[in-house]
Amino acid sequence: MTGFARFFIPVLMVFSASVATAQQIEQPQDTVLLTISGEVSVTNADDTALFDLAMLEALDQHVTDVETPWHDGPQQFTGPRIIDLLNAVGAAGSELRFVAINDYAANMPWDDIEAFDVILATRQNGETMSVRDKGPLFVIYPFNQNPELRNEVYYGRSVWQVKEIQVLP
Ligand SMILES: Nc1nc2c(c(=O)[nH]1)N[C@H]1C(S)=C(S)[C@@H](COP(=O)(O)O)O[C@H]1N2
Ligand SMILES: [Mo]
Repeated sequence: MTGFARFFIPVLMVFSASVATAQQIEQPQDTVLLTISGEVSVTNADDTALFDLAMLEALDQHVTDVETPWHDGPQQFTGPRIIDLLNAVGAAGSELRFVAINDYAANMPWDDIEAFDVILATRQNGETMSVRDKGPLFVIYPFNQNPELRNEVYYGRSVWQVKEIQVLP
């Protein structure tokens, strides 16, 4: 080996190892609230990424005050931006399918999560949401900041009781 190779090969090995391990997610320690499936590269159970509440709350949290058709008066919702959540699992797709506990499902173009601060809310007014209160996870668009979203298209994508996000190619 030349001196050049003796120096560079180990450097390249260290570099590629750190890239390979750059993104990881831990194992859920508590009840699994969310499964992310489909076009994801960072997984913790077969080909899917499972999240409990603590894992969702370990992501950067976004707080939004919003009036919706489903609540009386303004509500404060907290949760990760869906774009941050999907980046954490190395998702790459053009469309998302949100599946609810009641088997309602709706598709959302990837563009929505880049254009708007759409969150997967884990809390309403600081409290976790029961299934009865449309929890535990609720897709919340920033209806107050972006009043043009107040129509059936975005209401239909506002899935509550979310249990799965499928990342479609
Ligand atoms: N989990 C779940 N989320 C859902 C729905 C549903 O049936 N289940 N309906 C969707 C549709 S199509 C719309 S228009 C609104 C309906 O809200 P509404 O039932 O209060 O009119 O919520 C959306 N989110
Ligand atoms: Mo709807």
